[in-house]
Amino acid sequence: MILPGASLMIYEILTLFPAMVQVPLGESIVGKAQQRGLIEVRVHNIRDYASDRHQMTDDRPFGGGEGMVMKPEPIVRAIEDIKGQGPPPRVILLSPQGRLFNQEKAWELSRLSRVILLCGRYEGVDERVVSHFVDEEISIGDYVLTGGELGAMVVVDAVSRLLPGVLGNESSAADESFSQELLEYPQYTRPQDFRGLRVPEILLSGNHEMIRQWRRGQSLLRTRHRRPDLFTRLRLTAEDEKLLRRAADEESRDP
Ligand code: 9D3
Repeated sequence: MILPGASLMIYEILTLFPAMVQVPLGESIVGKAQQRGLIEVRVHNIRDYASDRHQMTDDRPFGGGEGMVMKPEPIVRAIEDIKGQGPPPRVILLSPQGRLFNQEKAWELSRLSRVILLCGRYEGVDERVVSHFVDEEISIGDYVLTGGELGAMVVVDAVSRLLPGVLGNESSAADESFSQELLEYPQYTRPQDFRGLRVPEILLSGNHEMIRQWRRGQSLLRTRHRRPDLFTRLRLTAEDEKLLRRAADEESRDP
């Protein structure tokens, strides 16, 4: 079958720990996408671009202070080498100083043909690399990691699933912008009775309109509880108000 709009996305991952990203990105949906030639993940060891005898990639910070800083030479040699191997890539540094990664950024990156994902380690990267050889910095959240590798994997995962042909037929890009504003309703599968825990009766009723209403109510209730930031941005219809009240009442009766 023909895959309409299929276009190869190339990720060039620059890291001091190639094995940390190589194996996970070879698994599951992203691994399949590689096998099927929809994406290419090329992992480069920064140490291979260190030219001195000890292959040094880090050094002490000028001005003093804790920890080590990644030296500019190996990183810039790597970037320049990779740039010569294909279309002009966007150079992205994974860093706690970056803009927060979100779904909108994932969509933006999905429209590119090649990205370099530079994974920092230690206390960070020499600022001359950041200011002159990096296009943008991305953080994946407000918590402290030991390096950028997990961030690079998060980006590859989130971007790849948006590319045409990567996911199964049914789930496509279309429902994506919508699903970001509301949390999903709870899901159940067999058995109907698991250790005395029953599936909500409504889901067994076969009444699709009632089921739709119940799910909508659950989504609204969950979003209000867990993501008040998303909830305040919602424009609720009169029906939404009704379904939310119904879900909240139901919960207060049997929690
Ligand atoms: C002295 C302060 N440093 C240690 C607490 C700052 C620091 C340096 C390097 C904190 C973390 C890191 C390594 N983190 C990343 O490279 C990273 C990251 C992150 O820590 N959180 C969220 N997203 C990202 S993307 C890359």
